[in-house]
Amino acid sequence: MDGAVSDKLVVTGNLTLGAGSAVTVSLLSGGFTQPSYVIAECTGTLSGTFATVPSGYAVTYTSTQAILTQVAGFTSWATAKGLDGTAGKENGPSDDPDRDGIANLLEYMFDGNPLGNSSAILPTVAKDATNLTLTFSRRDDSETDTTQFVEFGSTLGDWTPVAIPSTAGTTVVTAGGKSVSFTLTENSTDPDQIVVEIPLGTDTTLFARVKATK
Ligand SMILES: [Ca+2]
Ligand SMILES: [Ca+2]
Ligand SMILES: [Ca+2]
Repeated sequence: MDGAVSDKLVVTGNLTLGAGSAVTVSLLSGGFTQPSYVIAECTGTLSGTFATVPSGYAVTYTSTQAILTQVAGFTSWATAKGLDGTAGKENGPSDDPDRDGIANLLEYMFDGNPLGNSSAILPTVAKDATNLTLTFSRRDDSETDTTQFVEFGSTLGDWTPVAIPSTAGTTVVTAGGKSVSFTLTENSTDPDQIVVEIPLGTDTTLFARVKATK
């Protein structure tokens, strides 16, 4: 894909897609800017489907065309935020083109700007006599294409992971001998607000962090 244009397979006659057919997407400097691209077309009848489509993309079919779209998720977020994979606009999950210390995948999850300082999106941390509390926002579309954890530990080398739920309301998960409470406010299609309370228990020191993988 290169802005308004893309490669296209043009067949005179029928086109049958089947086992062994695969879509490979290469984003050139123009990026994936159109809502969809016709990637295969025939003058006869198209039948079958591509056996392999890269994650983050979907192909729909008519009787004569195969049409590529991006599915909602990290890839389309990155494109919409101006990350096209060029120098200074690196678009990988672990890239940090704005060098604010927040990798793109966390910018996505926390609803940051991958091309500007986003320190305000980082979880806030509070500690009282009972709990260590983390508060942060999470985009809805990040729930389905990333795996998200809160990790805690009494040292920096001994983390206990707890999966962040996607159900509104309060969910208590027992892990590492602690009952960790997640309170999720959905905010409709706006990013969720998530409050995580980790009981201190007998720990005098407790560390916590948020982690996302794709
Ligand atoms: Ca960043
Ligand atoms: Ca940023
Ligand atoms: Ca929401």
